[in-house]
Amino acid sequence: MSGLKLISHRLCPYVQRAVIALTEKGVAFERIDIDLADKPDWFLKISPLGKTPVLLVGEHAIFESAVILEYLEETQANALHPADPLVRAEHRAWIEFGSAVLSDIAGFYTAPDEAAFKAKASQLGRKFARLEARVSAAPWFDGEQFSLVDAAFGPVFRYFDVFDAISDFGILADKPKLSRWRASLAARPSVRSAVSPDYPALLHDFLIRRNSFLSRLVMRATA
Ligand SMILES: N[C@@H](CCC(=O)N[C@@H](CS)C(=O)NCC(=O)O)C(=O)O
Repeated sequence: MSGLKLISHRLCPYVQRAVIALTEKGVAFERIDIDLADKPDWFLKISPLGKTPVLLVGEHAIFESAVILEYLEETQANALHPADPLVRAEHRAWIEFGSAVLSDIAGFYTAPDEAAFKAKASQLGRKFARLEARVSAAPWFDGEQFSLVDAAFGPVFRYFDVFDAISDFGILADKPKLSRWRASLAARPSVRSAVSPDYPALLHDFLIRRNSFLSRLVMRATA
């Protein structure tokens, strides 16, 4: 055991990035899931922003998923970043882009009314169109080598497995490379095992509890 502990939440996409990277690197770690609706005092003491993930390395608490990924890359074998500094910089930028997509996804499932919901869906569609223009999807983001960009987008596409069961929002329509990449990611063992088997049911309940426009669509779809 590496002694690494990952403070996690069962639905958190940022946690999943770290879990996927640790799994790809073959690093054993202890996952400690907490309830973000009732944050334990010990967590608030070590997490400056009160957010998951936090990677505990001995007494040191590393927060921010992108920083955790970089720390793992610098300290663990089986590189997931490309060797070329320019390509590496580009990959870091696309991981940042992945965070912007996650923020839009949060806006999509919390939008209070139809107008805000549609605006977020369009914003997401535009971001995915940019991604479609860059991704190689053969089978990974940049070709043959699974990278940290793949670790960042596995959790993004996982949301759409649940969204697609509610309705066809058209956000990923007409993006053949993204479809191919999404399928590759969905089959990757590290991506699959980053969440528990009850993830779809947990996300479903989480979406209903947002009291949003999407919550109402979810309830209608399951009535
Ligand atoms: N920028 C952060 C985002 C982490 C984040 O937003 N985590 C969410 C769960 S997915 C969280 O802990 N939210 C709790 C809160 O904001 O109170 C990262 O990349 O680690």
